[in-house]
Amino acid sequence: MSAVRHDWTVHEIREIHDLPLPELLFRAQGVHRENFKNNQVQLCTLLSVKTGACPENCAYCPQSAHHKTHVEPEKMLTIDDVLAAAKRAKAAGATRFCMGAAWREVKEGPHFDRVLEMVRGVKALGMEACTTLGMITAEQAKKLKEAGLDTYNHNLDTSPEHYKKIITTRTYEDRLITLKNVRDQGISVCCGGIIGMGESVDDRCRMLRELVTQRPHPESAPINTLVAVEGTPLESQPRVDAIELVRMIATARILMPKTKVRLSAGRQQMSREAQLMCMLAGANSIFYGDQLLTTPNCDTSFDRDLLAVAGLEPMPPESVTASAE
Ligand code: SAM
Ligand code: DTB
Ligand code: SF4
Repeated sequence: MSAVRHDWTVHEIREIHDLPLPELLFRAQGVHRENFKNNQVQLCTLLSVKTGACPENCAYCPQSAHHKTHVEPEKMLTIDDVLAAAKRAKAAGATRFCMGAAWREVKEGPHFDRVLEMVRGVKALGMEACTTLGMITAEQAKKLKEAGLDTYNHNLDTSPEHYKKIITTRTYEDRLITLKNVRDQGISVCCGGIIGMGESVDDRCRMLRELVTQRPHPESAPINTLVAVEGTPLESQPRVDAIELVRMIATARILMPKTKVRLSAGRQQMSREAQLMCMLAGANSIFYGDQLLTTPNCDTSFDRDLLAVAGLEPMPPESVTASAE
């Protein structure tokens, strides 16, 4: 069995990342088979419950108030609207429902209380509940846990070194504190990042090193490729080459054997074959639904066809463990 390690060096990670592709994929598939049923893919549906007007200045994000994009700020959705969307997601085959808010941080009060109610409602439907609400305190994490939250998504986004070029309104350290608050309450951590933001390959390896330093490893790790949205500072970034994404996913799979590696944003811009190659490299989770937060995703019929043609099946919720170790 491949050991779960937290002490990978950037040099070791880079060596894996740069292996000849057949060797890299062979190793990644070995790790994948040892730890998962390699014909299963987790289906998670996203919903933006509070869209736009975010005070943070994340350079990639169409929801930042600092950028003028297609996103119009919206009032927070009602509990009924969210639970209706969760029911539709469940009927379409999703097992995890992830609610996102364009907040810098959670503030106590009616909006947070509404999120807690949404979590209870999603759990009552028999789905896994995930939220991504920005920074949270230990006390807020405790309330989310009591409401039944399974997972909290909070990404590192990039390497500590590249981070300063992407966001200046909150620090890397702030992110690590939120992740600790989540972990300490026994909520599973979903934590990954984005490639295609002008970072170097070493930056990608440094981000992976930060992810594997976490104890336990994240329960799931979304690997997003930048969706370059008009009006954001990163609007003109070239699209990430699919083989670079495959390398990133395979490396993540080898480093984090028990983590669900999620082929996340950017899928709509990829061919069916490139997506399958990511799955052959160890990706075993996707965002499933016509919309991500504010940008389109592959539609559900495309995804059902993709799974069917490859002989893959949805991962049942039981096979989702609370911890990656
Ligand atoms: N406001 C909260 C936060 O930042 O933690 C939650 C929502 S935020 C949209 C969640 C994650 O989506 C970000 O950390 C980032 O990794 C990802 N994301 C946002 N915009 C993206 C884009 N244009 N392309 C790829 N990933 C993106
Ligand atoms: C994550 O890593 N990717 C998702 C989820 N976590 C919240 C968000 C992707 C957002 C893509 C741009 C948009 O649709 O707004
Ligand atoms: Fe706000 Fe999150 Fe977008 Fe950053 S990524 S601008 S915190 S919604």
